[in-house]
Amino acid sequence: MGIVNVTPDSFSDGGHYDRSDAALAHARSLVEQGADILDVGGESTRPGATPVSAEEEWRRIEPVLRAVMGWNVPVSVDTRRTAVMAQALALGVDIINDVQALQDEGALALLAAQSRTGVCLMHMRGQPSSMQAHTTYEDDVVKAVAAWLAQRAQAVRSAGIGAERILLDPGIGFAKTAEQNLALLKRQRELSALDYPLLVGWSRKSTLGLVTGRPAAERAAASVAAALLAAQGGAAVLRVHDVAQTVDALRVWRAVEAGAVPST
Ligand code: HH2
Repeated sequence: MGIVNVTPDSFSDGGHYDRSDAALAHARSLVEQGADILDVGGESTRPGATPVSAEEEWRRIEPVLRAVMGWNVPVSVDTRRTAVMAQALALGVDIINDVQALQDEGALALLAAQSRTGVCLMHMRGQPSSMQAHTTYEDDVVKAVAAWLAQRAQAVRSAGIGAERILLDPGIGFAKTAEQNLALLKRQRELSALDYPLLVGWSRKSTLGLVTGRPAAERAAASVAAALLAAQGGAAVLRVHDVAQTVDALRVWRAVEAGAVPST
């Protein structure tokens, strides 16, 4: 899943693609590099980010969505607002990727009224502006995140959304310390055991900065390492900025598993 941030303030690529022509050129390049899904977002959810209105979020992403919907590539929309989801669904997007797991008012009912759109339910506590104040977990973090995701998936199914439409995401960097993020990768199998496909986003995140001492723009190698470990831990979807490098790493892993060079 290639990340298309149409934002002036995303933590690693903010301001690079906040014009729709730049975002579209970037999205095209991600597809050429091998992205199977494009994840388009119009609001930064980095720790401490200032929220934007639904109108502003939609103004940013609408032209990009309208264009990429014609490319025959699955499109996901990264939003936590029901109003934005409704407009994106009207365009026929394939996945709603919600860092708040459909907890905005009306979001669950809106998605339940659809029959096929996928939903990604991510674990977070509080709001992006306050989430780093919520990193104390009673039980250990992996058990707490697993329990929360299982319960949320159940609630979403009870509202009428079929299991085959659900992806779960531990929410790396959302209300978690670096050590907690690392534990979620080391023990990711406990999350894949929940029996839903897992989406995982380690790309350029601050834990990788703490581990390597590098700023966001220089975290591609660290991100690829984390993505490969996540894939080996059972992740089905990797949300990444550096698509070409991640695809190469996955090709090497697959070739090793197959014991053969893929035919071209
Ligand atoms: N991380 C970010 C945004 N959306 N969605 C899911 N499902 N999982 C994630 O881990 C995730 C996400 C934050 O990363 P990014 O888009 O690079 O930055 P920003 O929020 O600053 O735009």
